[in-house]
Amino acid sequence: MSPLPTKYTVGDYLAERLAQIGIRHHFVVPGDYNLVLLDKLQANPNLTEVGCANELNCSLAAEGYARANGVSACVVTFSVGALSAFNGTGSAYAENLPLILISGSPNTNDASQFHLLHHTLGTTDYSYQLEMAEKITCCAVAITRAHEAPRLIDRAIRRALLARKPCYIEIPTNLSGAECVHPGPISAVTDPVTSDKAALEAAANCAAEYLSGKLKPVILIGPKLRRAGDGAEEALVKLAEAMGCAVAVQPAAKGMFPEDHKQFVGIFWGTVSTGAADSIVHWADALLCVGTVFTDYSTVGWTAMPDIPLMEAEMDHVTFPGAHFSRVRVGEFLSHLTTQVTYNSTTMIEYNRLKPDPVLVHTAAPDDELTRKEISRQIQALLDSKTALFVETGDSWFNGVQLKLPPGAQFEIEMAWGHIGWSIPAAFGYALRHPDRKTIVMVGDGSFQVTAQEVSQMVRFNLPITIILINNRGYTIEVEIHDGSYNKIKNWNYALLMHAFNGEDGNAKGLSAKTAGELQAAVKVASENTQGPTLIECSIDQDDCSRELITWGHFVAAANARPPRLPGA
Ligand code: TPU
Ligand code: MG
Repeated sequence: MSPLPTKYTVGDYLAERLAQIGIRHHFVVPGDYNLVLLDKLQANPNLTEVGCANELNCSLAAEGYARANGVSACVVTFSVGALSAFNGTGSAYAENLPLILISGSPNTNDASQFHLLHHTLGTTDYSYQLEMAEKITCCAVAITRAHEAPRLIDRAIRRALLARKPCYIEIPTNLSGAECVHPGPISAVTDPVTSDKAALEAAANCAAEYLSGKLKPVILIGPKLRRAGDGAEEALVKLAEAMGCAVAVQPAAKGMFPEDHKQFVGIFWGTVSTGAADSIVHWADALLCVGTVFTDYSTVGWTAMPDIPLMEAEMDHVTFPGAHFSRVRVGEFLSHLTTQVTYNSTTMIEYNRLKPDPVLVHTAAPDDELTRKEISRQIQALLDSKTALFVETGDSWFNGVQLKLPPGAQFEIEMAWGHIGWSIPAAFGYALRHPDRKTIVMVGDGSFQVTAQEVSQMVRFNLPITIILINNRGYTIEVEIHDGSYNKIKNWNYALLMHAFNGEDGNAKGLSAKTAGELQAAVKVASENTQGPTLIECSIDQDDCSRELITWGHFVAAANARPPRLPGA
C-alpha cells in the first residue's frame, strides 16, 4: 500500500474510498468541470484511469466492470457527459449493479450569482441533473461544501453496495481540490447488513411449511441470485442437492447454476426454453424462486408466467403466499433452509422422462455457406472454463442461451435494460478486470454500430477479445416483432474498421467469413492474437435466424399490441 496523503482533499477522499472498496480502474471522459477531480483520482496509485470514447460507452464499460468486479466508477462532466452516462446507469439499476456515477458540476459561486453557464440548459438552475439522477440511482448526493463530502460520499457508496444499485455523486469543479478530513475505517462503508435472526428463523419455518405436503417442488433461479453476493450461489447448490429436485434457470441467470449438474434441467423461457424446462416448471406444485425477474421478455410476452403460488427469495427478503419477511439475507436463508428440507426427487425422475434426446449437430463442409447454426457450432467449440461470453440484444440472445456452458464459464447478458450496443463497452470493462478470461462477444450488426468506437479502447489496452459480429444486414429481432423499412441499416466494411482503430500502433485484426471454412480459419487467427481484439464478421442470410427468436417475437408483439383497457373493463 502507498502512504496516505497527510492532507486530504475531496478528490483524494473519493479516490481513497474507491480504492478501498476494490475498484482498480475508473472509467472517464474529461470535461472542464471534472479535470481537477481527474487529477486527484490519477494521483491515487491504486487506481488506473481508463479513458473512453464517449460517456454512453464509459457508463456501459463501467457496467461491465461492475459485473466482473462487483462495483465500478464512471466519471463524467456536467450535463453533456452525465446525460449520456445516465443510460449505462439505468442499465446498472435494472441489472442490479453498484455503479458509482461521478459528475463534475459548476463552480459553487455560480448559482448564487445567477450566471449562465456552458454545458447547462441555459437557465440559472443547475439542480436538474441531481433531480434526474435521483430517479435512476438508489442514492444521489450533490456536494456543496467540502466538509460535507466525507459524509455524503460514504453514504452514497454504502447505499449502492448494500442495494446493489448505482449511486450518483456530484462534485463542483472548485471543490475537488478543497481540503476535507481523512477517511475513517472502510468497514463503516462496506460492512454488510446481516439477517434479523427472528425473521430468518420465521422465513425458514414458513418455507418448510410451504413445501410440506407438496409432491413436485422445483427451484427456479433468476439473475438477482448472483447480484446478491453473500455466498448465495454456493448455498443454492447445497439446497438443491438436499432437496433433490429439478433446477431451472431464467435466461438472464444462465450460468448461475452449473449446467453440468445432474439437477440442471435447462433455461426456463416459456415456449423457447431449452431442454424441457418449461414442462417441468409448469408441472411443479411448489416453485422456489430465487432472485427471479419476471418481465414481458423473460415470460415471452406474459405467456409463461407461472400460475401457482410462489415462494420468492430476494437479496434481502422472502415472500410467500400470505407472508413476507424483511431483512433476511438470501444466502443465509438458503443455508438455513438446507438443514430443514427433505429429499424429494420426483421432479428429476419426471424430467429424465421428458427431456429431449441430444440432437445430432451437423458439421458444415468448409465450402458451405455460413449459417447461424454453423456459427453456434463453432462458438460452442471455443467455450471452456476460462470463457466469459457476452451476448447482445438480438438473435445473439437466443443463440447464446442455447449454448452449453462448461463449468466455470461466465455468461453475461443485459436482458432487463436491453440496450443495443451494450456488449462492446461492457466486454471491454469486464476484460480489463479479468484479463485472464477468454472474453467472447456475440453481437449483431445493428448493435455493433451503436458503440463500435469502444473497440478502439480494446486496442489501446491490448485486450484479446474475440468479437463474433453476425451480419444479417439489419435489425432482425425487430423484424420478428414488427417489420418495416426502418429495420434495414447501412452495411459497413466491419473487418476494415479494425485497421482504422489500430491507427499506427494497434494489434487488432479484422476478418470476414462467408463460409464455414473461412470462419474456422478466422477463429484460429483470433485465438493466436493475444495482443489485441479480433473481430470476425460472419455474413449470413437476412432470414437465417433462430426458431426461438421468431416464436418469442410473435408473443412479445402480441403483448405489445394489447388494446388499451378502459376503466372498469
Ligand atoms: O440479430 P439481430 O439482427 O436482431 O441484431 P442486431 O443487428 O444487433 O439488431 C438489433 C436490433 C434492435 C433494435 C433496433 N434490437 N432492439 N432494438 C431497439 C433498441 C433501440 N435502441 C436501443 C439503445 N436499444 C434497443 N434495444
Ligand atoms: Mg442484425
